[in-house]
Amino acid sequence: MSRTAGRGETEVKSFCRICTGHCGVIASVDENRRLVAIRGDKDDPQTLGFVCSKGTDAVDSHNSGERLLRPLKRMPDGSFEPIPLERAIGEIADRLGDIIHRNGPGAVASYRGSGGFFASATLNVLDALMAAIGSPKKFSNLTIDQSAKVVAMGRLGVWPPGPQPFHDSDVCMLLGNNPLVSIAAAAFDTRHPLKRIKEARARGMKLIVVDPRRTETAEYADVFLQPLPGYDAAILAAIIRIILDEGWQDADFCRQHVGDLDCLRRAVEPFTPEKVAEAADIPADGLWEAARVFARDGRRGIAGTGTGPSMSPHSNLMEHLVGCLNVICGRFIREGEPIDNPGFLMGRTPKPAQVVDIGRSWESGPRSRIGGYGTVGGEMLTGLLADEILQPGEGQVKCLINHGGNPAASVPDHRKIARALESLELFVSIEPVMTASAALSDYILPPRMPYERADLHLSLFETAIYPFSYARYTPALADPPPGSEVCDEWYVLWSLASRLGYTLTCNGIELDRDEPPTEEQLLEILTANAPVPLAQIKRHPEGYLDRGEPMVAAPADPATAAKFTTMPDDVAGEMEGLLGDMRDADRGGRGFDFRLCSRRNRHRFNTVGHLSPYLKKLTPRNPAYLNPDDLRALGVATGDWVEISSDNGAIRATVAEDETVRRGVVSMTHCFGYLPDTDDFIEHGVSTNLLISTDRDLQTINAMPRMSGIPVNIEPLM
Ligand SMILES: Nc1nc2c(c(=O)[nH]1)N[C@H]1C(S)=C(S)[C@@H](COP(=O)(O)OP(=O)(O)OC[C@H]3O[C@@H](n4cnc5c(=O)[nH]c(N)nc54)[C@H](O)[C@@H]3O)O[C@H]1N2
Ligand SMILES: Nc1nc2c(c(=O)[nH]1)N[C@H]1C(S)=C(S)[C@@H](COP(=O)(O)OP(=O)(O)OC[C@H]3O[C@@H](n4cnc5c(=O)[nH]c(N)nc54)[C@H](O)[C@@H]3O)O[C@H]1N2
Ligand code: SF4
Ligand SMILES: [Mo]
Repeated sequence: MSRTAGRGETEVKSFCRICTGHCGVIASVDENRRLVAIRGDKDDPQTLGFVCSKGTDAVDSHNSGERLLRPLKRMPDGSFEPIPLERAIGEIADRLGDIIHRNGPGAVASYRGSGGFFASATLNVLDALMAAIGSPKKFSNLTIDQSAKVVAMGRLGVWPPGPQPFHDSDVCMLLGNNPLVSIAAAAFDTRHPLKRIKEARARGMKLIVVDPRRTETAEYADVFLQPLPGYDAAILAAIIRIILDEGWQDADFCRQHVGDLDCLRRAVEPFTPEKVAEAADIPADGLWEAARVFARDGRRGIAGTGTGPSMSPHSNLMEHLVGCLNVICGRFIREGEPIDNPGFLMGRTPKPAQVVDIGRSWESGPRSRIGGYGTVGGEMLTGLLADEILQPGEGQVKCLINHGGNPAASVPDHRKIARALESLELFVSIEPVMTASAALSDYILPPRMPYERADLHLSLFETAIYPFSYARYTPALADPPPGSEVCDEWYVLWSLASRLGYTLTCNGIELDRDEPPTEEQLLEILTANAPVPLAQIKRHPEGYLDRGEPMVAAPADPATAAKFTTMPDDVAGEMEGLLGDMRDADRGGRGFDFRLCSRRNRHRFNTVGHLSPYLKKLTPRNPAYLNPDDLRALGVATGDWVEISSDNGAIRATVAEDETVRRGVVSMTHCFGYLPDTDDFIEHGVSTNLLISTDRDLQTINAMPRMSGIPVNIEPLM
């Protein structure tokens, strides 16, 4: 909880690493280097003092009685016994070596979850271990999130200088994104989003929001569309159609940089505003209004998406069309314009103002055993993880190294993934608490918690997190509880490699095989491509803001300049599929009355916080939020029990009246609950992943399950 430092306490500037908000905080530690307080740093030039309940709860989570303080090994009877760290690593290495020897490297998979992404010294080490083993089976939460964005880049093309930034835009369109709660959005400024949205509106920026729920963010919208979920691709097609019909596109940009505008024009032709409005159950005028505000009146600013439509049906097509919308309106940084954040830890290369065809990474390289899918963003697809483990045959996954994730609770098809994880020969979790995944692991290695380690900001998404060229370092400022034996996450992975005789290469730099690296060396390696050395970043406890000459978008190189491909054959096929689905819906749907939509909870971060007394008090469970008219039609009221069933399973929950949710939609937060048959809604909420199948409804290319817009029925329970 938040309070200021007392006697004998020291205050240190740091930043929170629970989410990409990366809020600047003042952390207080006592004379024993125990974390005693966290508060938002009002002087933080980026996040301006913002901090949330999860951020301040770090004090409790670091000192919590629920925290695992020494490595645990699962015994034959299913109980856990403490085991010294070196012995645990030795046993894991032996079993890992044996699995590789018997089954080949492809039997070993890794899963990185959110906790792993933020442990910056370790970020490259897990990938290095997998490369050394020679296994392509790297999984993460990214492919059950917004990997549609990676697919869209491969199919459409990219513009290296990037999109126009939020801070000087006059319009912004958000589809299924609620940054005021999630503090996450690619088309937004998430450094204290409430202040940024107010500033933006004060300078006249118009906000368009498309969401089945009138979200906290939608409260600030100038145009708000409240469709049924899963119709975003159709909505975007209709908006593009209006723009092209009215000539509101950036014709010069299209002439220079779009290869097949006529194909796009033809493909959106069937998506008349009237037809789309009817299917999505919104007024056709709203589509016109959105098109006018975005393309006719707006000059700068982009449309962006969040998890909602990225999890609903037609998600890859949806992301492609939002890309097309930005393309036809030319919403990119042009030649000679400054690129406010050209990248920091990821390095900087010249960024020509042209289209680059990066190709379809999934069409070459390794393929999944199940379904023959390629990789997306260099990773295998988490929608297939359970089957990769369960289905026998050559290449079957026998060992999973889970770094900072909770796949047993976060991966769709809850029963199937739990069954799969349980069946593994070796399941290792580097994890600080007894999560559902930890409970299924053979070894649990609890790490240092964030304020006990040095870190840099999350390099992978740095240009989306920070609008300006900026880097942030924090030292370790607290010690783990006395008497504990927690691990350095990178050390575990390095030590496994070393015992198996592998040399690790991180960011192009080879690590010594006999002598472990230090945390400091690993952070140096992470900054190898940065414009300034780590030492210089460290001299700025509030973060290092690069005030040098900004990089500008370079002239195009005629030798490499490509054109955007708005309607490749597979996308055209998906447009047909969408039309077919809309026709089916016209014929009365498929026997399900409601669509279940994802939403984030302010006081949880996915599964993080479920063991915190403070956060549990703020949000004990995940009710099924419904519109008051739907509650009445169902004959239930807030607090009543219902059964929600899909074609994959059923859950029991209590309902809560919520007039921000549109009719026909039930809005629920994911990642509550525990393991399938221990679900107790009152105790810890229920997992919506029970309703989601990974046997069907997977998107092509990224095997994204249908995680929002799930057709369900709701039955009152007496
Ligand atoms: N139905 C449904 N399912 C969903 C979603 C949805 O909307 N609906 N959302 C999806 C999305 S977007 C995501 S990103 C995934 C999330 O999927 P995961 O990443 O698998 O789940 P998290 O709960 O974020 O897992 C983070 C874990 O890291 C641990 N941790 C915390 N700090 C540390 C640390 O310092 N070191 C280490 N090693 N571990 C740490 C936490 O205790 C926790 O167990 O869930 C997905 N699942
Ligand atoms: N407090 C908190 N913050 C978080 C997280 C958390 O669990 N809690 N999780 C973090 C993670 S892992 C991620 S990926 C980000 C995600 O960040 P966001 O993408 O902003 O996630 P949400 O806040 O769930 O917003 C998704 C919105 O999509 C809407 N929606 C659902 N289905 C559809 C649809 O078919 N179409 C449209 N247009 N909208 C739809 C929902 O009503 C919801 O308002 O948040 C991160 N931040
Ligand atoms: S929004 Fe909350 S959880 Fe995210 S970085 Fe800020 S304080 Fe941490
Ligand atoms: Mo996510």
